[in-house]
Amino acid sequence: MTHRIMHIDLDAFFVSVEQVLNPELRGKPVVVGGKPDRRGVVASASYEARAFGLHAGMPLVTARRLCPHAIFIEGSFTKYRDASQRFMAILADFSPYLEPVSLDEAYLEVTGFESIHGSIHQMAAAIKQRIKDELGLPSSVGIASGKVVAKIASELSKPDGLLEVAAGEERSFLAPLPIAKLPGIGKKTERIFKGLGINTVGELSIMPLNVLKSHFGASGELLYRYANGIDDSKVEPPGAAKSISRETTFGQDTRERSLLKGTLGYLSERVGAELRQKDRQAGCVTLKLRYADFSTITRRHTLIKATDADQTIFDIGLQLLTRALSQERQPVRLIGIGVSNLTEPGRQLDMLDLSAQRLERLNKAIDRIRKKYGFSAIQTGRTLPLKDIFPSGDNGYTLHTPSLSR
Ligand code: DCP
Ligand code: CA
Repeated sequence: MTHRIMHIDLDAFFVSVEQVLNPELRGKPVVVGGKPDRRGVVASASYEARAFGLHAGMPLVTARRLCPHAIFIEGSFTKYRDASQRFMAILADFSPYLEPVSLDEAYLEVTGFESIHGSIHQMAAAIKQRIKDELGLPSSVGIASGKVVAKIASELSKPDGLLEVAAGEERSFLAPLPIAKLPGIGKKTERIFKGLGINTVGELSIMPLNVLKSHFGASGELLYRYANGIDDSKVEPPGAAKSISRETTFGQDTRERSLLKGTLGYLSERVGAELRQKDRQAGCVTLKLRYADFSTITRRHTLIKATDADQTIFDIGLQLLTRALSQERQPVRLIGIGVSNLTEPGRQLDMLDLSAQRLERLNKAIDRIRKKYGFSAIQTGRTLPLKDIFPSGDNGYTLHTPSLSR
């Protein structure tokens, strides 16, 4: 029996949901992300819009310049969340070994399921059909012996595609592809490889492991494995969330300390609230900053003792922020705070640590009140600088681009 993993990804997800609800949008260049006179970026572009060069992450003003007749939609997160839940429910009907990766993307462990469906290929076709019939949404599916190749296969097959890489064919499938298709190869790594004369995955795959390790450390070994189609990562069931983060882009790039600090405080509270709601604690805090020129940094700090307290997340975030700002003179475009190294749900109270217990009681009380009366029912001192800047509603401040990351 060969090991089979499926990667399923909805095509132009946000746009496709809008097209289901409003058939007039079908077959047209459509962008979800906001009106083009607003600061912000394309979240999703229809394939008709992509023909003009539009893609996710592109500033809306650029998108309008390249495709003036595109239809720009603000979008609404609740619609996408609902569609996502129904999508995941369909997948769960096919295999209990489901790992959602984002709203519109998941891995399914399907080894041995050919006996039910005739073949894994037929199983994938049946999944695509149900998503189409029940949600009206187009999807693409990749099938392979590992997650990395399955994901690359689904991406290559888009839109409305289905591509299976037979066991043993991983290396030859990957060989002609540009190295940027591999996970973990960003712009910087790509440049380094180009400098070494390495452009395709095939060329990368024959580089000696020790050379890769000397250039890239532990990730060099990972790249070596991926390039050679060696990938034994497992499909991980839900509940095993790895990180929680919140981020926002400012209306205008800023150096304003109180605004940065206030926003960091607000985002820290959001992260802490989700940690406690999931009954988890975090062992690592990560600050993210994007500067005016779009260069982006992350700074992380590992905790001696896992926490779920807003105060601790904020304090560490602030230390990281202070250090980062002392090293960079540019104004800040985006700020984010995240936590990782999460504990399993449930934990033992540290009976000796009274201050930790006090913080815990305080945060629990805040969560209770906010659950009942909305997030803004309690505004802590650390977010007060935001009061005059962002409109606030029951659900907290309306930031310019509320993060979709989880
Ligand atoms: N998204 C976003 N901002 C980004 C990228 C994505 O808000 N920079 C949102 C909108 C997308 C959804 O996440 O619809 C899924 O992201 P994908 O990368 O899967 O992109 P699409 O589903 O839009 O297109 P594709 O057909 O390439 O999967
Ligand atoms: Ca998608």
